[in-house]
Amino acid sequence: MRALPAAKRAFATVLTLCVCLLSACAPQSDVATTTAAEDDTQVLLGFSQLGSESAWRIGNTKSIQDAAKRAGVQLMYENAEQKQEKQIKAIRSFIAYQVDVIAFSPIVEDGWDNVLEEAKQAGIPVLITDRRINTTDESLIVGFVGSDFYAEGRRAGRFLLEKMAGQETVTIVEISGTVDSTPMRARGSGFRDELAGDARFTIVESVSGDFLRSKGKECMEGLLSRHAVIDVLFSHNDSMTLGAIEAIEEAGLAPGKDIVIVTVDGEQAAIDLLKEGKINCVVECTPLIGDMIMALAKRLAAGETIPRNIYSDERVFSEFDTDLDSLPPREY
Ligand code: GZL
Repeated sequence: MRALPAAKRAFATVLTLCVCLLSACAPQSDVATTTAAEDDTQVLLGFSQLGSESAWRIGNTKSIQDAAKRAGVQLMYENAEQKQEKQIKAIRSFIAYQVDVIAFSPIVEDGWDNVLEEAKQAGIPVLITDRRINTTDESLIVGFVGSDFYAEGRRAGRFLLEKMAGQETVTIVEISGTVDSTPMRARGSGFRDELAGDARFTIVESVSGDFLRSKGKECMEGLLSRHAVIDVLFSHNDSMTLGAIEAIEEAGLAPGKDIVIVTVDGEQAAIDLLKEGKINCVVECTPLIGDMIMALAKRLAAGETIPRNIYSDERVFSEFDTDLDSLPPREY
């Protein structure tokens, strides 16, 4: 495990002792924190989160923070608020602090090689979580844990093939995620590949809602104004779908009936609307990967190698299911 340089650890100890002496009546929790800070067997994980744009992301962050506590991993957490440059800055700060492991969810796929080369030179393993990167040097990362977005796109298409059986022509509009992000690229291509063999399906327009509810509503308002006939909405995440449903209802149409809706994530609000008949299919994309991340971080800090790709186990929820009322709470 990577220890802090002796000088830095000595400084931390002296500082901690001073704090203890100055706050002799400190509540138990401060003393507990001090003890933890001195425990140099703890894995120190630097995690750069891309933002808090959706219920999925908020659930992902909670999963990571709760899992770190359960695992006894010391977590340095930074929220980049949807800005790649802030993620790069956070990764550089983790390198300077000489964490044992770096993990991050890259907001977009391109532009990471320089900072990851710096981590590699510093001997710090980098684990990619949730989304992926494009790189010319695969040695810059040690592995990926998250979802197979291409498979999610295919599952969305597969539902439509069943749902729209017998309909002569099917006009689709798509509200996609953050441009150049892995889920946007892969969900879109999986969806298209699944429908490619059936000429009845036409995607008449695709617009990006950046995974945001507000933009999902704006996108749907525009799509409704430009297309007299829309049979299906394929939305890359539930937050945008919730916004789109507002627009559909404000236009006097019935979501789930006048317009078939296929969405991705599986947040509680979407499952509730599925039960109400306002959404027809929810393709699961679980954010609850915190425990997997912590287990992998511990193995990396111990010098182990890990599998290159570890995928979450996910399902599809749809109007064809009979178990919707017995589903446990979604946790996001
Ligand atoms: C998918 C994740 C996406 C979710 C969105 O793993 O990256 O980002 O589908 C989130 O809800 O904003």
